[in-house]
Amino acid sequence: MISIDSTRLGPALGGCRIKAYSRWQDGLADVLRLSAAMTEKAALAGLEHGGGKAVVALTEGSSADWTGARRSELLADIGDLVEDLDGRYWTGPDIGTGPADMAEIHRRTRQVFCRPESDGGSGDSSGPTAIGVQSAIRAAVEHRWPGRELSTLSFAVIGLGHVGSLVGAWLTGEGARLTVSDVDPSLKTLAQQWGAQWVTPEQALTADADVLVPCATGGILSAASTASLGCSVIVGAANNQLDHPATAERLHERGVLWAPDSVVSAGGIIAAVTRELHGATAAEAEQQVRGIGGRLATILEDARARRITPLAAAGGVVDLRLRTGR
Ligand code: PPY
Repeated sequence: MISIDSTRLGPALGGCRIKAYSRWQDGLADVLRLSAAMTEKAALAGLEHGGGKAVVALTEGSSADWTGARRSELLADIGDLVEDLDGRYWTGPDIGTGPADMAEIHRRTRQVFCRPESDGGSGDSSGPTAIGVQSAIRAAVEHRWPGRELSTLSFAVIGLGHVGSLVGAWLTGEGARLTVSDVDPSLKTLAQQWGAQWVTPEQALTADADVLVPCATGGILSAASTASLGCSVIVGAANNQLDHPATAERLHERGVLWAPDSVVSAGGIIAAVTRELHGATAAEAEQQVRGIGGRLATILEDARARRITPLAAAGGVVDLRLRTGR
């Protein structure tokens, strides 16, 4: 399933997720929600692109069947479908896909980001995404505690996947006090390497840490979980962190500063677009990605001045861009 949510600012972009769902309708709900989030992400990143997403909804328990020749056929079909959309949608990596898959899709269409660098693409987007999260963490901390060093603060990272593990390693290097968690217990060894405290994801959510850094799947912030949070600031890469927009109000009422994930997690698309469409070098792209911190600071300041939530302030930026088309 491919959803093109908006082409108001330019061709839609968003990754291709290959994942098992108990019902294909759940995959449909996912592709619609995720493509709308990409419209916001691209608009907030200042890109001349809209939002889209592709979801291949596998039958539960069948993931192991989609390897080898069958996977290649699937990827060829995805490429053909993208090509049929005449440039209105560009795909890329997401959960369940990576640079090698993008190279296969590229045999059928040019509208694909993040092939391996050896193949002419910009490669794995986790590195740039993590750099964006780092610059957002610095901006959110500076907003809440001006002048404070990261080494004087405590952080709880939920999810040590491609992005979370990079952010955790960086926080360790900064000398911050760290609590980490993942659904995969084998990642406990990472916590030991870092000298970080290892807890369950549920415990991490309520941990007594200054900053919560969600880097796993979405929907972890709800009215219920908000009531038991132990942090003052939330800033992380997970997509669609709020179960419902009203949760932004609950966080605001509790005095928790929440950085909208649509701003924080845009490093991957910024790097891919600037390198692959605008011909920038990796170093130049990294400079663009570091702009996320400044963008987040502007949104947080706007929210503070107007006594609105950061979600509402970010929504204002999206609405203006979509209304004016610029
Ligand atoms: C996202 O940013 O959420 C994505 O969809 C991944 C992505 C990364 C780079 C290019 C296109 C999509």
